[in-house]
Amino acid sequence: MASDIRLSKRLSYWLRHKPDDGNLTVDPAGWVDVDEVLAALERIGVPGGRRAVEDVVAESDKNRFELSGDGKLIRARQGHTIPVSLNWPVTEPPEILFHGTVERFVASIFSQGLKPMGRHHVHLSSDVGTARTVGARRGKPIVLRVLAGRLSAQGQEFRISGNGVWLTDHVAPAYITLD
Ligand code: HQG
Repeated sequence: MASDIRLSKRLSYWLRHKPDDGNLTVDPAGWVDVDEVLAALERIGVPGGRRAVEDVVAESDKNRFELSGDGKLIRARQGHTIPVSLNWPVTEPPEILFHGTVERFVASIFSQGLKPMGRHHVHLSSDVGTARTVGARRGKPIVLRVLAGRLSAQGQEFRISGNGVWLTDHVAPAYITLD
């Protein structure tokens, strides 16, 4: 595995799911001291230091991470399972959003709706291609269409993360169709 992918996966793991594993302290908005991250990386022998971390933040294919303005703090932009409140702005969604999944989850999704599962939100995208890629992580992708405009008109909140992922709490079955 290329070292940048290894580093990106390690950062995702620590910043979203298991900060304790790296001895990291996460503030309520998900920020972690970059120096703590560098010390943790050194402990497990991941090379490259600050420069490698800055490169991953700049080059991560989905802009998963961000640095604070002064470069002292880092956080993942979404996808956490630890309790953080990122406060992305509530935003009017487009009429249709997409969700990528796989066949084995479809029956359950059409009976229970889309649920956040381990994460804080259901993740949706504004384009089919992204949804297909998300689904393809688990097998042959199935793309679902979500009637986001109608849900929003009924008062359900949608937020958009800094890297363009649409987030919402739940999507009831009546608002989901196969693409
Ligand atoms: C499914 C990655 C059964 C859902 C991606 C999904 C994304 C249900 C899985 C981001 C269900 C949860 C998030 C229900 C939902 N019954 N299965 N009622 N409701 N599911 O990984 O959306 O690379 O937590 O379809 O690219 O796959 O990490 O969510 O298959 O943007 O930055 O339960 O993670 O981004 O899986 O992926 P996940 P996701 P990063």
